[in-house]
Amino acid sequence: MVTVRLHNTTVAKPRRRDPPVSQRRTLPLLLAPLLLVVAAGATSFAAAPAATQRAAEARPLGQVIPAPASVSEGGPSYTLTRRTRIKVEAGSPEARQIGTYLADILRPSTGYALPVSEWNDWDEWDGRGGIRLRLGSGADSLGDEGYTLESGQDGVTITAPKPAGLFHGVQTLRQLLPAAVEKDTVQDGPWTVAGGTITDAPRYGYRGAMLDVSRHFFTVAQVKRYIDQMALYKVNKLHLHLSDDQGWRIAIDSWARLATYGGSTQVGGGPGGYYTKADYQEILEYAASRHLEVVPEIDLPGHTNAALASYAQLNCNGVAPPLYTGTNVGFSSLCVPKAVTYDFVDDVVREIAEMTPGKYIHIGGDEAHSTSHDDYVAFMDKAQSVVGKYGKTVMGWHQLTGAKPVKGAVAQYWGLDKTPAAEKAQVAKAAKNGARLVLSPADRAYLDMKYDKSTPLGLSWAGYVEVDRSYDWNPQTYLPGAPAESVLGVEAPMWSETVSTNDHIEFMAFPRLPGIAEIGWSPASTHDWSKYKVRLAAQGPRFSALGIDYHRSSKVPWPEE
Ligand code: TNX
Repeated sequence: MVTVRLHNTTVAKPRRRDPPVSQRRTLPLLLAPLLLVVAAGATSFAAAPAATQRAAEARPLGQVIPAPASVSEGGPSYTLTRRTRIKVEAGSPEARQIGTYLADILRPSTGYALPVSEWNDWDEWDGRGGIRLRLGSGADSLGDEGYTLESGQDGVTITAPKPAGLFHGVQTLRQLLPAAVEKDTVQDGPWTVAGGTITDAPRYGYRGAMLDVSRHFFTVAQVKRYIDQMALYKVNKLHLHLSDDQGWRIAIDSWARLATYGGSTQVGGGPGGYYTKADYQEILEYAASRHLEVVPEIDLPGHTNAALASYAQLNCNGVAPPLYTGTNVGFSSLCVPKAVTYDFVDDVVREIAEMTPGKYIHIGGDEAHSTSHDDYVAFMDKAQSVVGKYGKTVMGWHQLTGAKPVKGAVAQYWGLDKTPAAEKAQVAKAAKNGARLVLSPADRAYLDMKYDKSTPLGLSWAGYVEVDRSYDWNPQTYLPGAPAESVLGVEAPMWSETVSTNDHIEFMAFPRLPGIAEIGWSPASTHDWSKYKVRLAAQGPRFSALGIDYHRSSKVPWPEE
């Protein structure tokens, strides 16, 4: 579990002092017999057909996560050789960057040189075979992120209207190659891609994952590693929860103590940390190179103890509380009547908006239990207008719909199946009035929920969320009464009260994150747990090759490794 894929040389290899979470034995003795039964179940699955796929056999074109929109299999396959070259659309630095990214993935395991060069006369292809990354050429209907992938004797051609589509097509190509292609030492081939054509485009434009870097701080290298894992499943938004009671994680020049003091600890009392502006820039650039947009969140007006501790004047009583390293929620609030509160909000939003190229700024708004309703509404009005003033789109947790969401605001729904109908109706009503929705139902999409009661990490306030449960829901029909077109997509949040290393992130995200990614990308017609679990099982060796410490849920017929 220590192998780290380096798609970019700046990614540091995290040190693991602890054994992987999947091998931890922290369970009460009473659970041991239960575990034995689960383990026996898992072994009996080992003989499933997915496990016995011979290396020489090309995997079916449809065996990809997220499931492609359309697959037409047939014709001769293509096998990479030491003569294979990667040709990219001439004159496009982005296409070249994607070609280089692909070569960086394929070179260590194949041992081939895979030179990347530009090509502009695709009709005059020299017939020596290779991988072609083409922009434009009649594929415009595929939108900003769609692509086609054609594989035949002479090579593999990915064509897309936009670079993001090429990048997603490259993820598909990766998954069509044997899992060993992900390793960072030379492996045996053959490196064969089945013949046929994939035509693919996403169901939703917003396919996110959130990382709570406040409860526990994660370094730039740790965030990059997660970004690479997200990109493999075509996730295109990274929501960073940058502030909470336990830590303020982003440098703000005009309020420097937010980070230097407010970021100096975390849950459990560890040293915390924060991103300098240069660090944040590095995350933004890395995310952009993986065609992900960063959605920064400053949680307001609750979840603000770290800010209140840093500046006494932000408190109604003028007294700064101590830093907080526990896991309670709902006890802090900015001082709504004070003018300085809005200087603070303005400065923070301005500095973040200046740095962030993406269109959203998330202002939280959840669990403001220490703010009266009237104050909450008054505060959210002002905070939303500041976001608008700096040219960004407001995003907030769905409690924002209990205030007055501005036109075009995005509400992130984090209720449960059993959330009272009145609360769901409030969100649906806001959607009818023009708010847009990102769905993160906590009992489906929260990656920090335990899989079952034996999971050594995670919380369970929303229930246990097994892999099938996290996959088996439909964003289109999830919130009764919300217009279909109000749903921008889905997001899988990872709160970090119990999560503090990459190993922890990976154990909780895998294998649930690929399922949420598929719900966001694939047409509803492909949705079928019994088929999905077979495709997911085939990802097991790929997770391992990438050094991802995944949870071998007994719901999935994993091959033996
Ligand atoms: C609820 S979801 C929270 C977070 C916690 C999380 C733990 C939401 C908007 N607020 O403050 O970290 O539960 O699962």
